[in-house]
Amino acid sequence: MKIPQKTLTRSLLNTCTLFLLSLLHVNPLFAIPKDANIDETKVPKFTLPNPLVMGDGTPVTSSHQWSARRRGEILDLFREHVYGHAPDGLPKGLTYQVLKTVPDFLNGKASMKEIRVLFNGKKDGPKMDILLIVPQIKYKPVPAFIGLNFGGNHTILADPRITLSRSWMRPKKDGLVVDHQATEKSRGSSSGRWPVETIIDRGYALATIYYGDIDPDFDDDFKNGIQPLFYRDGQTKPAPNEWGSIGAWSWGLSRALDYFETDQDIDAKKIAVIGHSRLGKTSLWAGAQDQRFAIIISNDSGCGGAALSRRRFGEKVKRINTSFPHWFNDRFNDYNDYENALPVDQHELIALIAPRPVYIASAAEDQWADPKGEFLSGKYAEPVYSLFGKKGLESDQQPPIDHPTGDFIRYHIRTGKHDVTDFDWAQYLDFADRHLPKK
Ligand code: GTR
Repeated sequence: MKIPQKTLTRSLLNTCTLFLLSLLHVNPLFAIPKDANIDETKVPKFTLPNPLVMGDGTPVTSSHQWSARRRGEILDLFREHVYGHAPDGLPKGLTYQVLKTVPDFLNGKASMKEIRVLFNGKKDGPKMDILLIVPQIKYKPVPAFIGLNFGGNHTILADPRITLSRSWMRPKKDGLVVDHQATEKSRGSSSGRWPVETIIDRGYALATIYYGDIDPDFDDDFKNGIQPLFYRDGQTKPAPNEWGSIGAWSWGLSRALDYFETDQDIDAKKIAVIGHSRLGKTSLWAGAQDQRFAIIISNDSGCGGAALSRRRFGEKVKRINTSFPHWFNDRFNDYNDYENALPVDQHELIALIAPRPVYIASAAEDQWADPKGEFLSGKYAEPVYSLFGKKGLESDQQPPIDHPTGDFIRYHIRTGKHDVTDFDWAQYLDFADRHLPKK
């Protein structure tokens, strides 16, 4: 891939920003910028948009009205003002190729497959690789979890048979990434976030994709990734109301779901989509748009994810748009420091998932992501779930640490920092068992 000088400079600046921001990961409490508010008494008063009143003022009183009209209105507002519109249809020539099959994986407990998606059918065009691990059990098709990963499919498990990603990577310490390329050393480096064997033992398949395959996570004005495949004649970047990277990443998840619909091992009606942090924002947006996802899981998604923007707690709209100008659409910048002018807030993103089960998880040391704001999004989405006769959080107060609460909207705040832990997964697996009963 040839990268122009301007892009390299931008990328360098972004790299520095990303490095500084990665410090936030390590210890958000110490690294939260001084101008960010993490004091609950300083949260401004605000009024949230009402999901149950249509644009023309008509109240929404039935699930039919919601599904037929109101849902579409809100979805369109999110597209127009926050994540951007994704193009209709698929790029010409999109093809799926099975790259590798390993029948005897995880000591015979599972099989493994790698599926390459050539977005325009060309080997040298943009492509993503799906890693799919399926339990060796009699009763197929099986339900599955799918989640994008940060470092390449080979980082979720240290098995040399998983193809080492050759895609562009953000910088990482300890020799895991050198010159934006993953190294052998990075195999299994994020296995702590992916309890593969436990997931398989519980009877679920697991699929993952490196998010940078779909759109590399740096601001290059959308020259790489999948966006250019859709440019109209003369177009050089997405229009201000068109998709950014989160839109692209979530689009990639839907393309994986298209594939599952053709794979006999997988029950495509029982797919849980999971994501952490920026990828939690992505799983929510994927689930909001694509109603084929049966369960949506947001792990510490924060600003632009589950957290209410109007609370201006921790990371704010202006800050996220400045640090990551490529994540949302350009119009979202209009709301930098003007969150009250947003025609939506993030409780309506949760509402778009109704009546499907949604899990929102926070971490106690992750004030940057505004745990309370994440809880409240679930809370204020409840009236929409009620239209369908579904119970939500079943609690008006944010629960104590490590005490999950709720039915179709479930929430926990766990001990510890911004991360995905075994505690988180234990809850997600139980949640899936309850809502996706197996044969
Ligand atoms: C942080 C960003 C958050 C969150 C996180 C991540 O730097 O401020 O919104 O998305 O990155 O994705 O790891």
